[in-house]
Amino acid sequence: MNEITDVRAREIIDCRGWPTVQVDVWVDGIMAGRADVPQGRSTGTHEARVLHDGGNRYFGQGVRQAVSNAMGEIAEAVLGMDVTEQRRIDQVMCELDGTPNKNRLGANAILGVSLAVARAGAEVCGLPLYRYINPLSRVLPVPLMNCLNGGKLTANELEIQEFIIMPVGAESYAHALQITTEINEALRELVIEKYGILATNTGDEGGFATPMRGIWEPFEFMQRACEAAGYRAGFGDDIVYGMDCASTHWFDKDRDVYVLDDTDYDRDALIDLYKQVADKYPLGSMEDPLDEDDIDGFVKVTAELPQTQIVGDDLFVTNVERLKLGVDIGAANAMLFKVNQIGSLSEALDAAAFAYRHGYGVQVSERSGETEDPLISDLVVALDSGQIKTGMPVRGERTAKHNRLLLIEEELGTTATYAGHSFHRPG
Ligand code: 2PG
Ligand code: MG
Repeated sequence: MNEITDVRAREIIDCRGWPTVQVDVWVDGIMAGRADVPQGRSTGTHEARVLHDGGNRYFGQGVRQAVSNAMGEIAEAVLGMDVTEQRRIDQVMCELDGTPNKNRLGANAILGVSLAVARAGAEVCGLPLYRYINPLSRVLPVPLMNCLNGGKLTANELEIQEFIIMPVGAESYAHALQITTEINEALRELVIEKYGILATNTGDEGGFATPMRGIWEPFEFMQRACEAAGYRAGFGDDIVYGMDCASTHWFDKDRDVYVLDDTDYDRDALIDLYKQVADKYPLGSMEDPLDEDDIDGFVKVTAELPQTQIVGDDLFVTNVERLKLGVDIGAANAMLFKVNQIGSLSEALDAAAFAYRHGYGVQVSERSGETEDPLISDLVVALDSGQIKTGMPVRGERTAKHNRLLLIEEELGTTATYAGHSFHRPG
């Protein structure tokens, strides 16, 4: 029958100790699927609304209202539906909410149910989630390993949020993890040598939160760490680099300048700086190089850095309507994929399909506020997307994703293909 017979939800905590939503979906009287909702800190303005309670409890961040929406109004609407009808269920929830941004019921309430429904659907079909979503899935992603953390995800003065190592030359996901962990250990030594042991504390996504400044020093450190660990950085070699600039968060809107390391850059000067970096280092991927509303600037930076994948995160917010605007004019050439930015699994999958149809890459991403739920690992394989950003494996909520990918790689056996150098559009 596969009938949804119960929806239960509760307030749990994420890796920062902030409340978030967990949902269980029961099918034919049995608990069949559970999912946790991730949440961001350096969020884009155009994301769907995360419903928080306000007031004093948990400094306003409680999610009891979202929990009660999931168990109340939403549950009532989906009870009795066939759990494998993901698309219909997501549609019913969106219509019930009735607002474009999930303002009324909360994206956290709707997404929790949507993801738990997917898990329950996989369970009743006796399939792992990735195979339930895509029976032909086989591509293991390149992990974008955040090794130096800044921005809103640490307390240091580095404006750029993430400096990233991408082990494109690995033979498998397991090998990719080995390479990055070796490089990260070499980096640790270099950081200690210059800044002392305290500088090896990590940010929200596991990268070292050092007192480095600007853009050049982090690249020098990554380069030296690769060399020390015995790996070569270069297109066609072991490693390419990445960044999430998250530049919306250091763009001074009033003065129309980006303030990086106490220096003002207008848009063109900043693009020039990125070009200098890309001339010196193999820059494989760059996310949110410009402000979330500067779509014309994205066109320019995409054209001027032809070897670098340009990813829209705050720019697109996993929203097909925003992605359409970009695709029409050639702004960026990849979309960051975060399910909670849009608030239902079907809408996020639609955005990915739209991106693929237009030759854009899709980079599946963690949020900075994660739990130990590894759901995005199944999603990245289901999408054959070839790339995942899920932090350094030095914190439990990040290792959960890496370890799940190791298991999927083992399950896929000889059919598994590591995306490697073709991470942008694996075949
Ligand atoms: C980002 C993310 C995750 P947050 O900007 O890409 O890396 O941060 O989840 O805080 O938005
Ligand atoms: Mg980002």
